[in-house]
Amino acid sequence: MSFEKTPGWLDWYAGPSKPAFTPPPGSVDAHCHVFGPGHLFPFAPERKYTPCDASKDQLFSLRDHLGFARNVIVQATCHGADNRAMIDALRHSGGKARGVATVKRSISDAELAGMHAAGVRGVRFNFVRRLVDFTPKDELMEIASRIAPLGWHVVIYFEAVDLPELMDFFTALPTTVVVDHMGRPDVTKPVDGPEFGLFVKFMRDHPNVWSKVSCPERLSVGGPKALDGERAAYADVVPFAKAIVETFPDRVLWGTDWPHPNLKDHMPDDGLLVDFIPHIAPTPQLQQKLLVDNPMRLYWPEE
Ligand code: 0GY
Repeated sequence: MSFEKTPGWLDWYAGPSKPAFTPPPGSVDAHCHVFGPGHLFPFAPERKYTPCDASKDQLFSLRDHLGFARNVIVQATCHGADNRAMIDALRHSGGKARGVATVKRSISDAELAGMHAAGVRGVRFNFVRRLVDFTPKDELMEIASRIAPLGWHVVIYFEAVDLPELMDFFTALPTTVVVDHMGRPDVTKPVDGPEFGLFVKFMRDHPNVWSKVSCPERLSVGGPKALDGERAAYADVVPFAKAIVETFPDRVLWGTDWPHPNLKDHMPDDGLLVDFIPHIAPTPQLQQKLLVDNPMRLYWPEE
């Protein structure tokens, strides 16, 4: 089957630079996706966008180029609840990838066990309306209670303005809860203002809540232009991500978000994204936790 990309679609950046920052040995890219390829793994009929292809082999070669050891592959909404492309990538990773799936209430225990054997360790609940039609909360809660005994966690994706309304649901989840992209703060608002303050309080009051300090390219208003003459791109996102890393050093993860779905104005150089890391995790100790210790505890606890 061949697919036509959404008009204006930006393809991932071929030939990313070599980062100046060297990630510590064993570093994990804890948020990335595979798309198709569409002729092998067709995109879902209910998808809200049609991307370019982004295969497992292309992902693994980016991993090696950037100096990372492992990936956590998050099911992308363009594949709906058909997890075959993601699971195929896990199975061909030689144990170097774990997955986060999208599942429906109708999934059987045998299917969940099969996913676990392939390396899935979480499910993703998405509350971003441009990406999905919402699943009722009682259905999501039922899924959460089914995956909890497997030791899996729930990944949540939402926009900052929606946190107050979603808070009761999030705080009732029975598992570790991992927030995508710091709950998408509006970085034109103050880092110590009420909106981001609510997110910090959410993490402070609930020790089961973790955050990915990812996606500066998606959150930034200033964009990739370096402000200090170095490679400090996306400078307006630094105070937000650094605050979360320094306040909750044992509950943060980092990921590239390759192949960067739905970006409208530019496609990031993934090497530049890696060079964002020392700006938000300035010490070797923080880098070790963010890139190795935390993701290993969550995704490879047996190692
Ligand atoms: C991300 C962000 C986005 C898309 C998805 O699964 C997805 O389609 O997560 C987005 O458009 O903000 O984390 O990849």
